[in-house]
Amino acid sequence: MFIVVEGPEGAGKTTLVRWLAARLLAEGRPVVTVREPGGTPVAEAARKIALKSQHDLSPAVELFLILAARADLVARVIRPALAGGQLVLADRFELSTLCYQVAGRGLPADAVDAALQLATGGLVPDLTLVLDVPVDVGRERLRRARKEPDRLERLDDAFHRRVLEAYRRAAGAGVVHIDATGSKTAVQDAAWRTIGAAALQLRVGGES
Ligand code: Z5A
Repeated sequence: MFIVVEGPEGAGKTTLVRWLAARLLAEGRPVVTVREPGGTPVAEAARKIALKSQHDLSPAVELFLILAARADLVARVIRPALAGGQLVLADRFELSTLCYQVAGRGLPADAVDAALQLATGGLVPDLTLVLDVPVDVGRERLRRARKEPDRLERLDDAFHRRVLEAYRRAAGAGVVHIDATGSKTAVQDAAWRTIGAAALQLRVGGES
């Protein structure tokens, strides 16, 4: 099973991914956890440029750095883990690119779709949990956590509203929206219930 946690900045993705990994491990179901962009030496190098470069990067350069990272992560970590029967839990994946680089940056959706296909070979998550928080709530959480803002986090509220609206429009097989304005426990409970239901559906689907 391939599970992705998505959402705008400060939504609580990393907090949830860590909790889910610990809970799954406690239940005897170890997981491979990845965060995007990153997770291999090549992907971490691309991440550093994409998120920290002091140079002006065009939206296309940003896209190709992120997709270079994803192509390496998918080939070296995610596909081998799934092929070995392991559960993979990712902090961001393809939906981030559609929300940040297409809705946020304004790159054309059809060209990005084609590039995504090339980067991932068409790998699609079984379940995508989209954590929803308003822009100001997410920003306030990061401010309180004293996180050093990256190139994208420094962009204005209008950019982040476009990203959030794109997340809110996300739909399709395996996409589940979770209100992430509540307590960490409330978000964890909702995510756990959703994963349980999705796992059951996959099992039933696999047997029929
Ligand atoms: N990016 C892209 O543009 N295109 C792509 O395709 C991909 C990525 C894959 C990655 O940044 C950047 O890459 C990202 C988009 C871009 N930049 N932006 N924006 P990152 O890896 O450094 O971080 P992030 O993914 O953006 O995560 P984040 O915004 O730093 O936060 P988060 O993971 O969603 O939240 P958190 O770290 O779990 O929690 C933040 C704080 O809130 C922390 O103090 C928690 O204790 C607290 N928290 C968490 N949950 C709650 C609840 N429920 N209540 C109260 N407080 C909470």
